[in-house]
Amino acid sequence: MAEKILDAIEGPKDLKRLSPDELRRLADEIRELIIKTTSVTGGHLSSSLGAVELTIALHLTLNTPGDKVIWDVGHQCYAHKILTGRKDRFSSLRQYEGISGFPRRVESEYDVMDAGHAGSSISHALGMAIGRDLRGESYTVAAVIGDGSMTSGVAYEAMNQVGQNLESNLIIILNDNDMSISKNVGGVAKYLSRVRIKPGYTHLKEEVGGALHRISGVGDSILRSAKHFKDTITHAFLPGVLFETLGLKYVGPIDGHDIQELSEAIGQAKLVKAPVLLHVITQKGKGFDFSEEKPDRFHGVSSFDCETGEFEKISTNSTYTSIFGNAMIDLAEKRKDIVAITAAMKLGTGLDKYSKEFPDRFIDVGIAEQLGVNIGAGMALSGMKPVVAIYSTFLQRGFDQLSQEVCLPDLPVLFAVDRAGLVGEDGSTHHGYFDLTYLRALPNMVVMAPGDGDELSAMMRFGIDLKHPAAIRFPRGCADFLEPVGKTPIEMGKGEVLVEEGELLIIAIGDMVAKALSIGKALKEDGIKASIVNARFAKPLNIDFYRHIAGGKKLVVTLENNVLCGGFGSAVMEILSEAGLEVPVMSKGLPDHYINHGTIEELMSEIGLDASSLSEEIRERFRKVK
Ligand SMILES: Cc1ncc(C[n+]2csc(CCOP(=O)(O)OP(=O)(O)O)c2C)c(N)n1
Repeated sequence: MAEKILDAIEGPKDLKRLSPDELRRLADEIRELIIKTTSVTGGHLSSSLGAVELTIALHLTLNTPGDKVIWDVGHQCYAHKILTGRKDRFSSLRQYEGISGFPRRVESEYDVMDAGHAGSSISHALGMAIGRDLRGESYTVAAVIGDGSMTSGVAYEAMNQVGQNLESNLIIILNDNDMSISKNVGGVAKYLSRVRIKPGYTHLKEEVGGALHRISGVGDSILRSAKHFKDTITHAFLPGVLFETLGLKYVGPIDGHDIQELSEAIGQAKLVKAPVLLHVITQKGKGFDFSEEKPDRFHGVSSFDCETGEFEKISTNSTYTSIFGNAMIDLAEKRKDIVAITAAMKLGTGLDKYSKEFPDRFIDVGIAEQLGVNIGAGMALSGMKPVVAIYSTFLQRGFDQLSQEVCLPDLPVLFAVDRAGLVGEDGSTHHGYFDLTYLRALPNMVVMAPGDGDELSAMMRFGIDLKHPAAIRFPRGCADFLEPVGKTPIEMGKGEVLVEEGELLIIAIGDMVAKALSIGKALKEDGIKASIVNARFAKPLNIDFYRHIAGGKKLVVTLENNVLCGGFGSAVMEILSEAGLEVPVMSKGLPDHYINHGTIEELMSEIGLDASSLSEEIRERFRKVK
C-alpha cells in the first residue's frame, strides 16, 4: 500500500517540502480522514471539507504559530487541527476528554483564539494587529471568515475600523461558498454572488511591487512571478468596491481549491502594508458526494454511513425543536399576525417546514441575533406577534436589545430559546447555560421552561397570548413525555405539583423535571418521601404558590440545567425569603465554570447532576436537616 503523505506531517513545517502534486494528494487524504472521523463522532463536516486547500495554503505560506490565523466560528478548523499536531488525536474529536470541535487556546499554540460564535474574527485580528504594532512586532495576522459569518454586524464594525485605522498588514480571508448553514441571505450575499462570477484579480499590484523591491534578498524569480501575478490582475474592474470603500485592498475572486493560487495570493497579501481582503471561492462540502449535494444537511452531522450518506436513526421520539416547529405551524394557521424570525438557523430551530408554508411570515436575518431581536420589537410595534427563535447561546448576542428594545418598552415578543442547558459535543461555546440568569434579570420578561414535550406546545399557546415579552427555553434533543406533567392548566407564575407528600420538596425546572421524578422514586425506595413540583416559570414566581408548597417542609431542593449564579435556585430563594419562610434551600445546577464537550450524560455525571449522584446528595442532606 502506498504510504500516505499525511503520515509524515507532524506540523505545518512539513508542508513546505511537498510538491504541488503532493499537496493536492494531501488535501484528499485530509478529506478522507475528516469524513471517516465525523461519520463516527459527528461534527461540522461540510464547512471543514470546503476549507481544506485554504488551510493547507495558509500553513504553507505563513509561518504559524508565529504568524496568527484566527478562524471565525472555528467550525471549519478540522484540517487545521490535523495539520497542527492533532491528527493522532483526531478520532477523539468532540468526544469526552478528546479534542474540541472548535479552536481552543488550551489545546494548541496554533489555536490563536477560542471560537464558536460567528462574526468575531476580524475584530480579534484587528486588536492583535494593533497590539503587534504597538509592541514593535512583525508577525502576520489573518482572519478567516465565511460569507455567512460576514452577515454579522460585528464583522462590519470591525471592517469599518480596520480600513480606516490600520496602516499595517492584516489579511481578511473571505471564505465564500455562497452558503451560511443554509443558503446565505441579505444584500451583501447578493453582491458577493455578482462578484463571484467575474474572473480576474484586482489591485495589490502597486503595493506588492513596491513591497517586494523594499525587501532585501528577494530574488529575480520571485519578482518575475510577482510580475506575472501583477499581469494577471491587470484586468481590474473593481469587483470588491464594497470592501475598497471601507479602506481594504480587495483581491479576488480566488479559486479556493487551488493551493498554488491561494498560496500566491496569501504570500502577496502578507507583503502589503495595509489591510487586504482575499475573496476566496470555495465549495461547501467539497469532495464528498453527499455533502456536495446537500451541504446544509451535512453542515453539522451526527454519525452517518460513509457509503450511503444515511444518518444513524437515534430515536423516533419527537425533539423539542420539532415540537416547536409544529406548534408554530398550528398557531400560524389560526392567527394571521404571527411571524417567525430566525438568525441563520432555519433548520436548527425547526422552522424549515413553517418557512415553506408561511414564506411571507418568515424572516431569516442571517447571523445577526441583535437584528433579529430588534426586528421582533419593530414588528410588535406594528401590531404583529413575532416569535423570535434563537439558540440560548446565540441569544446572548442580543442581550442589550432584549433589555432596551423589548423589555423596557414592554413589547409582546415571544422568544423560543432552543438548546437551553448543556448541548453536549459542541461544548463550551454552545452550551445554553446562562439564559435563565440573563432573562430573569430583565423587568417585564416572563420566563418559562416546559417539563415535557407536550407542555412545550401548551406553553406556546400560553405565551402567544401574552401582552408582555416572554421566553420559553427548552433543551436540545428528544423530548420527555411524562405521565404526571400537563394535568393542570398553565397559570402565570405557578408551577404544577406532580407529587405531594413528605417533608422534602424538590422543585425542578424544564428538563430537570424528568430527573426529579426519578430521584423521587429512588428516595422513596430509601423511605424518604418527597413532593415534586414542575416549576414551569422562572419568572415571575407566584408568592402564594411558593408559600403554599414550601410551607412546613424541612428541605427545599431546586434543580436546573442553568448556572446556579442568578438562576432558578436563586429565584426560589428570593421568593421564599420574600414569603418569610425559613427553610433550607439546596440549589443544584451548573457550576460557575465553562464546561467542555462530551455527551450530555457524561457532562452531567462529571458535574454531579446525574440522577444517582443527585439522589445520593439529596438523601445525605435531608438526613442532616431532619
Ligand atoms: C453568533 C452565532 N450565530 C449562529 C451560529 C450558528 N452557525 C454556525 S456556522 C453558521 C454558518 C456559517 O456560515 P459561513 O460563515 O459562511 O461558514 P460555512 O459553514 O459556510 O463555511 C452558523 C449560522 C454561530 N456559530 N454563531
